[in-house]
Amino acid sequence: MPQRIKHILFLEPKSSHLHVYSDAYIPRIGCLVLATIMRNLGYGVRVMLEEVEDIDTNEFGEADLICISSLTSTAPGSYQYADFIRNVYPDKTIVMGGTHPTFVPDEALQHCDFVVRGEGEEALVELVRCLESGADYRGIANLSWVEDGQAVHNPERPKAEDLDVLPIPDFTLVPRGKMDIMSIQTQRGCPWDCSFCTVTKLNGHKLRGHSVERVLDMLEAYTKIPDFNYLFFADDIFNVPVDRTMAIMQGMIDRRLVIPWAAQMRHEISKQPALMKKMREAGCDRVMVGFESIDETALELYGKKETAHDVERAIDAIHGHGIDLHAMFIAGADSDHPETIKTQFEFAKKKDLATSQCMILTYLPGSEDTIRYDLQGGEYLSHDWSHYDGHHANHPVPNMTRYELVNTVMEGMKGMYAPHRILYKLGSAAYNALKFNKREATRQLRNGLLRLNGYSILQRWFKEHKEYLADLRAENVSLAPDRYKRVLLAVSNVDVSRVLHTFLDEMNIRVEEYSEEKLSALKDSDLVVMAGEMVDDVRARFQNLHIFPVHDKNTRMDRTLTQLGILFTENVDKVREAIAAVHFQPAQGKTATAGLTN
Ligand code: B12
Ligand code: SF4
Repeated sequence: MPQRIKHILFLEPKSSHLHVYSDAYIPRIGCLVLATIMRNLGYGVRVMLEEVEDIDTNEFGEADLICISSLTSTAPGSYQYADFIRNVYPDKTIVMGGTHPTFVPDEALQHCDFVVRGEGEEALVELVRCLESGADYRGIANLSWVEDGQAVHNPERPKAEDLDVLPIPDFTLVPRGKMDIMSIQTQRGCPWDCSFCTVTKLNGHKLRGHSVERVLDMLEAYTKIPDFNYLFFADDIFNVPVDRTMAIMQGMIDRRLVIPWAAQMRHEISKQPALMKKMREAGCDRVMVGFESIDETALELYGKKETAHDVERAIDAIHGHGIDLHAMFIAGADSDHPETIKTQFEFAKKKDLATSQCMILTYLPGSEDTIRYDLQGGEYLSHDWSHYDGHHANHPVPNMTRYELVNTVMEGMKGMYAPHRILYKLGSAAYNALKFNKREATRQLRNGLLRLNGYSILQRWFKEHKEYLADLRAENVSLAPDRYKRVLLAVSNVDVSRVLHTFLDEMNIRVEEYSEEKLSALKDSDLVVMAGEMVDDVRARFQNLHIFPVHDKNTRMDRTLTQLGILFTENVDKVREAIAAVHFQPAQGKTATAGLTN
């Protein structure tokens, strides 16, 4: 049946938890492009960005079609709005799109009528036309819907090759509020394939860009809008292909479109000094680089195709060109343990990075990591999508408890934004002002204020997450009834047994080798630490034993040791010290760990 569609509302809900960018008001381009297209086709449009304005739900009533854009961390909010609309305005059609609905369309369809997977420009126009005319929408590529109780997913259409057919996003459609940063996307896709990232799954490997002329036209249109004073290139990797980026820089200079801007790049920028020089001339004052780690094993696991040396070289080169750096790191790789994370923070401090972030590795729907983990039947400890924001731990990591991971990361972030590091930048600003070095004074002042903002967000984060951290801590404590007095060790692997002995010695726990007689005479205060493969057999013969199964054979065993340690004490630091003693025994020491490290 034909539907009347005159007015379309685009809604981008915000994340319900504080995150590192909570005070940086940068819109995603998706809703804006789609709204511009629909407006140009004659529809009334309204773009609501919850990050910058309180959502007035009465406005939902004025729209004929409601389009909701969702990331994973904003999915619960998106679903809440969709459910509200379904209840209060059951006649409204709701369409969802964006990264999260693209990868879990069945879930999203429980809250809306249609999901547009992947790029939305063509599919949305086709859908609106079908809805208006009453024509059959079932041929629209990228579309998902529910039919006879079953989700139907049409195949994906080829990705748009020529982005120049898209209109210039009309930034006047964005509610301004506190927003003073414009974002511009010049190309889609990424030639790399990092294991945690969803970009290539959404946009493909091939770089598909606007022509240079078109980028410059967009910039010209943007710079005419009053009161926007900063530009963010929302490309995933702006420094490739280098000739194209260089041409954009030259065009910005020639056409006098030089305003301050930032962009995301990869470490290869260190090998592009001419580009960096031009970037400075064209207004670049900050680059954001996803280094992810300085640990070679973690970099390998992330499929990052870079080394720790590349990271250091890129930082030095960027700083050498007078450009500030927002460095992005991740913690929680299978090889990570608290020491590697702390080392990463120390490195970031030593390099005096203007700002940096460390996110907790999160298995986002669609990423290579998630596909692999799901195939392996990996365990999730939370499916609350609002926790999928890089500040929460949602799956177990091998070498740490969840509490240790989150706490080490967030305390490390606190260290990065510590008051003395803020004062250092502000002092440097004052010093340069006294020397009449206006540019440097402004730069240091901005960095000082950014750090101050980081400090403020972290204070608020810890306040907001008091209960969350307490719950994570309780996960450890609930396992620690403080009742075991003796351990019976039943592990035949010599190396594993040695590690366990050393660890339990360091923890001052009485250990005895297992025997059948001892098993039958066990007390409630005895714990059996036993090789995993023996557990079923022993349990069948002796019920009510307190058994701690050990599955490790050739790993560092940090997580197993942590879990074991916290059965005896809730003092995680003490456990960590005992683990360190195990791993850092001198070669001639009382135990050897050869073959047990990664
Ligand atoms: C700019 C950006 C930011 C900005 C602004 C984000 C914001 N306002 O939400 C900043 C820097 C603040 C940021 C922060 C974060 N980001 Co971010 N960000 C981006 C980036 C680089 C560009 C976004 C963009 O403008 N894309 C261009 C537009 C055209 O694409 P699009 O939004 O996907 O829209 C298209 C389709 O998806 C679809 N579509 C979208 N919505 C809708 C709605 C309807 C109804 C329809 C029909 C179609 C449709 O049509 C659009 C046109 O084709 C993307 C990567 C990327 N390439 O998209 C990551 C990305 C979105 N970010 C990501 C993440 C994880 C985050 C963080 C959680 C963590 C972090 N990286 O620090 C935070 C928290 C954000 C939050 N809001 O809570 C992930 C999201 C993954 C996921 N499943 O959630 C992405 C995909 C990057 C990645 N590495 O995987 N981010
Ligand atoms: S993390 Fe960056 S380099 Fe790696 S695949 Fe994603 S966008 Fe590309």
